[in-house]
Amino acid sequence: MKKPRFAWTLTAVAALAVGTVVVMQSCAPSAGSADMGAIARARGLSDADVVAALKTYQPSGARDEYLTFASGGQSGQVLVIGVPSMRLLKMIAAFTPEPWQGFGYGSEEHKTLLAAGRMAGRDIGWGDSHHPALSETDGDYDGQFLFINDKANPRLAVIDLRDFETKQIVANPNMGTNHGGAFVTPNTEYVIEPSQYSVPLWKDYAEMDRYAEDYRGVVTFWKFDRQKGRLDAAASFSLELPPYWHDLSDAGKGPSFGWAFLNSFNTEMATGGVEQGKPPFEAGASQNDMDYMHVINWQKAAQVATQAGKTRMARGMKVIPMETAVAEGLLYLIPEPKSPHGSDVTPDGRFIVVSGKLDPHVTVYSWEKIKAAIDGKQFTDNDRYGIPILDFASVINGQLEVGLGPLHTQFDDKGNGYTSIFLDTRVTKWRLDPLEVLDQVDVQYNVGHLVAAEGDTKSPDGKYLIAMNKWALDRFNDVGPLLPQNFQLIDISGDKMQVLYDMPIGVGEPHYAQMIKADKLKPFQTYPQIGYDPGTMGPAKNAVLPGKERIERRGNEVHVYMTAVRSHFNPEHIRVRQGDKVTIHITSVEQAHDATHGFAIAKYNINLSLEPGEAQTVSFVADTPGVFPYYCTEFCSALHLEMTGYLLVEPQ
Ligand code: CUK
Ligand code: CUA
Repeated sequence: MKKPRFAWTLTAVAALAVGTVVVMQSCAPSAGSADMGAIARARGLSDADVVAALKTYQPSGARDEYLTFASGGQSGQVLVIGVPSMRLLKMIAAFTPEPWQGFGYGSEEHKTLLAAGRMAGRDIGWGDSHHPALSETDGDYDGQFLFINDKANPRLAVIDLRDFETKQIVANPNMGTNHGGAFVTPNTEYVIEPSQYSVPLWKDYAEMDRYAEDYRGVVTFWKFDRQKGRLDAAASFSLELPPYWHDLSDAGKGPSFGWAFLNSFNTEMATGGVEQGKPPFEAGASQNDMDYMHVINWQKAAQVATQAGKTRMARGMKVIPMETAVAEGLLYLIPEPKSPHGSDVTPDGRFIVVSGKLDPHVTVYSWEKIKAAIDGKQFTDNDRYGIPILDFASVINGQLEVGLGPLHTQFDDKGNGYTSIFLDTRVTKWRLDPLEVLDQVDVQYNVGHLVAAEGDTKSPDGKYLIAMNKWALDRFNDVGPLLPQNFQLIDISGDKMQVLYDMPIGVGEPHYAQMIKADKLKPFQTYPQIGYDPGTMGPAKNAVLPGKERIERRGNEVHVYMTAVRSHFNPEHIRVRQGDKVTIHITSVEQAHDATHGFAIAKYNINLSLEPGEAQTVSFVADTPGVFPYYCTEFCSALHLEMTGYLLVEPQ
């Protein structure tokens, strides 16, 4: 390796090892000092700090090599972060109305989109997003779509990566909550959504003492129609599962293609009741030494789901009952160590790595051995629902002690795994075959998920790993009792892992993320034509071209055909009568990169973002009389403040 050019800083810093703080205060270089050594000394930066800065800093105008799509946690959104700079590029509105993007503030497209995500007859104004999944082709990220789950209100969202906008929300009527999705099969045939806390499946209500009889887990395989860019509920199917609590899933690839692996906990089927002196869930659900990994043949299940008499409908969704799943050989159980959490298939598809929150090991299952046991019908037992159980010892490749509270594993390009160790608050790097711990690095603090560059594909890149830490404690300036999460970028290109950068996430508790090579993404710079509808990703039905602006009255309906361009709306006056239904079709006739306009109407809770070429429709009842300015909310030009108009609502 070439000697770093700035190795001299080590000497400089060593000489100043005592009294760095004093140095900081007494010898601050003059503003504009170009002496790197003096700056590093004055700021108290170690040699390693300077190296980390050089590895992450992006000069103005330089682009990042990777983009990370991180869940936004309770914000219900998705964060887009550049790597290695760890700059936040965008927050994509997914489940939660978001004003900058004008998501859910009057646009008809968003009304329809969000209405599909209604649950229990309610508009849901948030989501608890956990697991984003990039679409894959042949086991590699293809850069076309992103899926994300909402744990709280069992839903999935589909984001089109041509414009980084949410196109669809689907609600799952058969789950209380979901958790272990979204994960995709290697060609995005299906998006996997497993339930977490089981609820009654075949009836709407059952007492807790009927838990084992009436409560059920469910895993839904949502068929993805890539052409339409939509999940197709009619072509999707679910499997009825025992009322264990299901956790993370992953899809097999390579030799394990066609199968999915789904963790569970609370196989004790504890029902809690601490207030009645019963064991609390945390104790009741942790009694057994083993829970069950569910091994599911989704490829065969997809065929079974099309056969007459093999499915039952539950709340409009096609479900394969457990007896059918067992009879058809679709579902098997394998013991897995106490309260497992992560389930991760290795890039070559040969192993499945599971970590138990209450077990200091990673357990590495061998697909070859699992398949042989299934084919040879070598079962030790059935669970109480008749599902065959495989023998733990004969299907594992081994176990490796990695630390206290292992959660999730990612992979690099050299046959290594990286496991987050929650309780020890570090990352353990280990070799898959033969099993051996290679390195450990402390992270701050209590790491949940990890994400590695292209880490879920069949060909990970190595290079970078992000530790998504739950606690920040002393890492940042205090901002009151609610602290941000801490994303730490780790260099994994060498033998020793090095933490390079801390990024605070102040919008929610992200869980998982996926990191894609930036050059795989081919986003639009502007919409491809004037009058483009992001809802259908095609020409808008109600596009308004320059010169065709007008206002039409049909009874008590007023239709406004409007254009937006720097620096005016046309028309600038909209005169209606109180009680009229007003529909504004508005098209941005801009074609210049980044020439965004907004369209907001005061006091009517209406706000749109109009990207170049975009057409949108907004509809409302003008029930409040008065005079309401509308204006452009983006500082688009020198005459941006003049980009305005008046809505006159004449009193009845
Ligand atoms: S979960 Cu949060 S740290 Cu939802 Cu994937 Cu493990
Ligand atoms: Cu358009 Cu400001």
